[in-house]
This record gives sequence, structure tokens and C-alpha cells, in this order.
Amino acid sequence: MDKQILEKLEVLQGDITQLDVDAIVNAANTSLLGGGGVDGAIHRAAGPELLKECRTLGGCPTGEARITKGYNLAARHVIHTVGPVYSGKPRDKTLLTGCYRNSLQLAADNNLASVAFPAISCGVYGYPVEEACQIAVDTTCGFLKDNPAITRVIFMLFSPADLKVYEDYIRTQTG
Ligand code: AR6
Repeated sequence: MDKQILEKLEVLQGDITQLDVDAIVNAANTSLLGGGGVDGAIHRAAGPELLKECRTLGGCPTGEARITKGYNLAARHVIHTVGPVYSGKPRDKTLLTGCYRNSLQLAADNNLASVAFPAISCGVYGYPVEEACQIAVDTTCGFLKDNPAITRVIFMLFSPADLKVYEDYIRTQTG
């Protein structure tokens, strides 16, 4: 992988709601009306105005993404994407790739330079983090090659174990 592209990636552990970036990505469901996990945390931190705007969007199909303002978050925007429920079928990868690509496309369309992703689908949707990590990193690097205006992509992992998976995979790409 191109070194200049990899230098735009950061892998951190913690709470994505605390990040001061142009957009944080939410691992939502097709209703876009909130839920548990990172979705619940983002809605709590952003405040009720976020749900109000989400109600106007009419949901979002799996693999696609929608953008809202960030309200009480430090992040200026929230990009809501809907990951697949893991089934072990090839379509999982297509859909998860779509989540990353479509989220980054929205960032580019809105002239955003910094974007932070959680491990989409790796919580209640059951995607194995080793597989999801490769999709996240490969899709992001591919997108950044053609979209130099995005200068910083953070992968914000909640657990030390997930952090290590990302760090190890990115290390294999730098060699
Ligand atoms: N910051 C960063 N990562 C987090 C945070 C946080 N504050 N909280 C949880 N995670 P999940 P999914 C991690 O279940 O699998 C919701 O109810 C978590 O440890 O939030 O895509 C939606 O409404 C895991 O690694 O999302 C949907 O119904 C990752 O975020 C459904 O869950 C994703 O876990 C979506 O399921």
C-alpha cells in the first residue's frame, strides 16, 4: 500500500463521540432513528436535535450512507451508515465495502477533510473484526488515492483487542 495514503490513517482506542473531526460515522440501522451501541452513544452526545433531523431522512438502506449536522458533538457532522448483519455470505463484504465507500463519498461531496469510523457491524451485527478491518482499511485506502482532499481518517476502536487487530493489519501493509 502507498505510504502517503497510509500516513493519512490513524488508529485510536476510545469513544468516537469525543472526537473533534469534520465527521464521525455512525453504525446505524435502516430506520436511522437510533439504537444501542455506538448509535445510542452518538445520539446521547449529540442531543435530541439529531433525532429530529434523522426523522426527515426516511431511513437508509444497508450499505448506503446519509449525512446530518453534529449538533452538540465536537464533530461538525454525523455520517450515518448501515452495516450488514453478518451472515457469512459474500454479500456481507459488498455491503460493508459500500458503507465505507459511500460514507467517504459523502465526506468528499461536502468538502470534509477529516472523518472517523467506528468498527461498523462489529458489535451486535456480528461481523468478525479481522475481516471487517481489512475491508475498512482496503476500501478507505482505495478511496483516498482518488480523493486527496480527505487528509485524515481515524479508525476509532472501542476495545484494546480491536485496536490491535487494526494496528496489526496496517503494519502488514507498510512493509
Ligand atoms: N465509540 C466507538 N466505538 C464504539 C462506541 C463508541 N462510543 N460504542 C460502541 N462502539 P454496534 P453494529 C463499538 O453494536 O454492529 C445499534 O443498535 C462496538 O464495540 O454499535 O454496526 C444500531 O442502531 C463495536 O466494535 O454497531 C443498529 O441497530 C462497534 O462500535 C446496530 O446497533 C459497532 O458496534 C448496529 O450494529
